[in-house]
Amino acid sequence: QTVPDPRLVCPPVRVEDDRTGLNIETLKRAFLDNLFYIQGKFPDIATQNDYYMALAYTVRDRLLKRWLKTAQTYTEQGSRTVCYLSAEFLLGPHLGKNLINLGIYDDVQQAMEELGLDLETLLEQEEEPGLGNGGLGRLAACYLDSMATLEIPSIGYGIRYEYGIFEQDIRDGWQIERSDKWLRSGYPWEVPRPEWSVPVKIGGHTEQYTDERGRFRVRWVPHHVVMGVPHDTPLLGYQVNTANTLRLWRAEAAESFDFDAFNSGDYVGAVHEKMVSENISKVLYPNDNISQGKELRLLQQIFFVSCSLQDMIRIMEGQKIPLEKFHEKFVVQMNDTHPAIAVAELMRLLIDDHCMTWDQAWGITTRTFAYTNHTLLPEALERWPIALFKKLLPRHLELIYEINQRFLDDVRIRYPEQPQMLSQMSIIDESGERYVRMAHLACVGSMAINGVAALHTELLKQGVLHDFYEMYPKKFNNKTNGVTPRRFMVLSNPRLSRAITERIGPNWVKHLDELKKLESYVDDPNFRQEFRQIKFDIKQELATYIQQNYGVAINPNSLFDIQAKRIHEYKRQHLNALYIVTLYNRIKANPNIEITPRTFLFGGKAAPGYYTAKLIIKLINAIGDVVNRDPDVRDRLKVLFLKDYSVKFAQRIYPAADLSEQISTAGKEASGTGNMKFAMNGALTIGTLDGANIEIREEVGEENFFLFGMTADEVYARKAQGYNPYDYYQSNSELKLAIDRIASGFFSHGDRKLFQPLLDTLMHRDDYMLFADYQAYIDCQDYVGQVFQDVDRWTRMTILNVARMGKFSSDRAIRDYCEDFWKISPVPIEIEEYSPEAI
Ligand code: GPU
Repeated sequence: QTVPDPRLVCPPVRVEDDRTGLNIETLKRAFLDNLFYIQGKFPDIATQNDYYMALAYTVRDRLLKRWLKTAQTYTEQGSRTVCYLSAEFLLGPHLGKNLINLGIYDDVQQAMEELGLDLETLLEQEEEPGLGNGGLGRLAACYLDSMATLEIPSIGYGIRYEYGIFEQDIRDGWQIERSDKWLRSGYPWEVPRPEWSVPVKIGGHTEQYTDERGRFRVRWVPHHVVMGVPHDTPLLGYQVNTANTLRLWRAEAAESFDFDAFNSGDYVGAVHEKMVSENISKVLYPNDNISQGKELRLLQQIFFVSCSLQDMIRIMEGQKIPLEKFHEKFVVQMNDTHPAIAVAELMRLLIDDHCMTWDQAWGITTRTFAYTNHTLLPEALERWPIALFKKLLPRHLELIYEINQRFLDDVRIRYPEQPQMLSQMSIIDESGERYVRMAHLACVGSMAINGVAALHTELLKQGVLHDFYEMYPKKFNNKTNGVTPRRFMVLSNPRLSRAITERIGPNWVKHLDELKKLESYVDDPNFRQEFRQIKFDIKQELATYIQQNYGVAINPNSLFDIQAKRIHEYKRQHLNALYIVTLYNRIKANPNIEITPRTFLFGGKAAPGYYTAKLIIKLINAIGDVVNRDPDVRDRLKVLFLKDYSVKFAQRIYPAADLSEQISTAGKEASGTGNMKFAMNGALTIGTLDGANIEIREEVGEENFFLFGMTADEVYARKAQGYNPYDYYQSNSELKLAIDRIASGFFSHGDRKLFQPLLDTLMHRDDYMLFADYQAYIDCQDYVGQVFQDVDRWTRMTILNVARMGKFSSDRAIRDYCEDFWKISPVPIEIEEYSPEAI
C-alpha cells in the first residue's frame, strides 16, 4: 500500500465545522451555497425543485462524514456485517426522515422560514424511489432504518431499477399505469461507485478441465457478460452517527463485448447487445405475491445476487480476511426466495473462482444464509423451468443438481421407509415439467428459516415447509414483522408524537415499549381532549386535500374507514365494498335510518396483469360515483378511491384513520405491516385472526380490537367439507340484495356484464370465502359504528392501542434477528465534537 501524500490526509472528522454545522445560520449559508454551486441558480429564478435539491444536498453533506466514518470504523474493526439481500426496497422520501434522524427538523424549518420558504412544500417536491411493490419492500426499508439506529453493521443489497413501481391513475374508474420516472429531476441521495463494478456471466456452457495442480475443475464459458455498477445511498440511524449503506446495482453492458462487436463491424449489433444488458435493471416487476416466471426476472435475480456476493468477497480481500471466514464476516439474510439463487452462486464463487473443495464451500454456505418466507400463497412460490435455468445459468444448474443429490442422500438416511419424501423434498420438482423449487433451495442452504408472524410461521411448519421443519426443526424460528416509528410516527404524525413526548419524554422513539407509560393518561381529560383534537385536525386536512384533488366534500366528523394496501382478492377489498353496498341498500330501503356517518377510503395498486384486482378498483369507483351523488344518502356515506398510493401518501393516510381494515381471509396474509402503522397512529382495527392481527389483538387487548370471521383452521375445515358460496347467497337476504344490486347494472349505467366475472367467481368459487365471512363482517362493522358514537369509549380504545403497540417496532424485530440468527452486536461510531480552537 502506498502512503498518501501528507497534504491529502483528511483532517479528523468533525461534525460541527464551518461547512457542515447544524445551526441555523450555517444551514442557511450552506443551502444558499448549494443553490448557487449545485443547482446553478440565483434565488429569484429558482424553482421549488431547485430549493428542494439545494436543501437535499445540504442535508446530504451532513450525512457524509457520518457515512464515511461508519464505513471506516467497520473496515478498521473488521466488523461482522449483515447483508440484507432484497429484490425490493421501498424507501419512501429521504429528506424528512434524514432531518428527523439528524435531529434538525425544527431548525431547518426555521432556517427555510427565514429565507421565505416553506419546508412542507419542499418536502412535497421529493419523488420517492418506488423500488418495491408493497409490504415486502417496505419491510426491507424499515429494517435498514432499525439496523442503522441500533448501530448494527449492515449493507442492503438490491437493484437500482430505472423504473420503479408504476404510477397509478384512475380514468373512468379504471386503473391506468404510467411509467415511474423517479430519476427524472435528479436523485441527490446516491453516490455511484463505478470503480467497484463487477462482471456477471450469463448463458453459455461449462467445460471440465484439470488445473496445473491436477485438480478436477469446471470452467463456465458464458454467452455474455453484464457489468453491475454499484450506486450507494447512506441510511442514517436515529440520533446516532451510524450511517449504513444501501448498495443498489445498475446493469451496464460490458465494454469488452461492445468492442468485439464493433471491431467486427457490427456496430448496430453491439448497441443492441448493450441495450439487452441494460434491460436487466430497467424495470421492477409490478407483482405482489405473484410469481410470473419471466426470463428477465431470473436475470435480475442472478444479477444482483452475483454482484452482491462478489462485492462481499472484495470487501474481505480489502480487509485481508481469509475467505475461509466468509460466514464469520457476513451473515446473508434472503428476503423471500427472490435472492435464493445466492446459495448456488456462493458455492460457484468459492469452488470455481476460489478453488475451495465442495465440503469446505458447503460448510461456509450453510453457515452464511438465513431465509425469510413472506407468503403461503401457492402462486407466489417461485419455481423456474429447468430449461430456462440451463439456458441462463448452466453452471448453477449443475451445482444445484449436486446440492440436491447430497441432500437427498440425507433424506434417504432420515426416511429409509418413505421414498415419497424424496420427490416431495427434492429441490427439483419432477411431477410434470421439471422446475427448480427456490424455497427448497433456500431451506437446504440456510442455517435459519423464519415466517413473519406467529401464525404464519406455524402454518409454514404445518404446510408448505412441513417436511423441512421435520428434518431441521431447529432452523425454524418466528420473527414477527415490525415497522419504524421514526417514519410512521415521528415524521408522519408530528403532532401526536409531540403530545406523547410531552407526557412520557422522548425515549419512546427508540424504545417503543415505553409507549406503555401512556396508559396512565388514558383517563386524563386533557390528554384525551388533545388526542381527539389531533385526530380531528388531521382528518380535516385530509378532507381539504380530497376536496381539492377529487372535488368531493367529506365530513371530518364522520368515521374515516380506510383500507390501504395492494389490491388482491385475498385482502378482500371487495368484502369491504359489499358492506358499503349493504349500507346503501339500507338507506335506499329506509332513507331515515340511523347510521353512523362514514367515509370509506381506499388506496392501492393492482398488478397490471391481474384482471380481477383491476375490476375491484372499478367496482369501488363505480359504487362511489353513485353513492356520493345520491341525495337520499344525505352525505352519510362517502366512498373514494385515492389514486397512486405510495409511501409518501401512506404517511398522510395512517394518521387520519379511525378504522383500519385488515380483513384478509384467515391464513392468507403472512403478517401485514399496514395494520401496525394504523394502530400506532390511533386507528382501531377491524380484522380477522390473520397474520400479525392476532398479535396486535393480544397486545392491545381483545376489548380494543374489532374481531370477526373464521379462523385459519375453520377456513381449511370449511374448504374440506365442500364450500358452496351459492348457499350463502341464497340464504342471506342482505348479501343477496347487495350482489343483485351490483349485478343489475345499478352501479354501471345499466351494464349487467361489467361486474359479472367478479360476481360469478364469488357465487361459484369464492376462493377467499367472502360469503362465509359476510355476516360476521357486517355485524362487526355495525358494532364499530355504534362504538364510534361513544366518543369517550372510542378515545380510550385508541389511546390504549397506541400505548400497547411497542412490540411492533422494527427495532424489536431487528434485535430478535440479531440475537437468534445473526449473532451481531452494535458497533458505535465515534465522531469528534467540533471545537473552534481545533481548527
Ligand atoms: N409480501 Br411473497 C409482499 O408484499 N410481496 C410479496 O411478493 C410477498 C409477500 C408481504 C406479505 O403479503 C405481507 O403479509 C407481509 O407483511 C410482508 O410481505 C412483509 O413480510
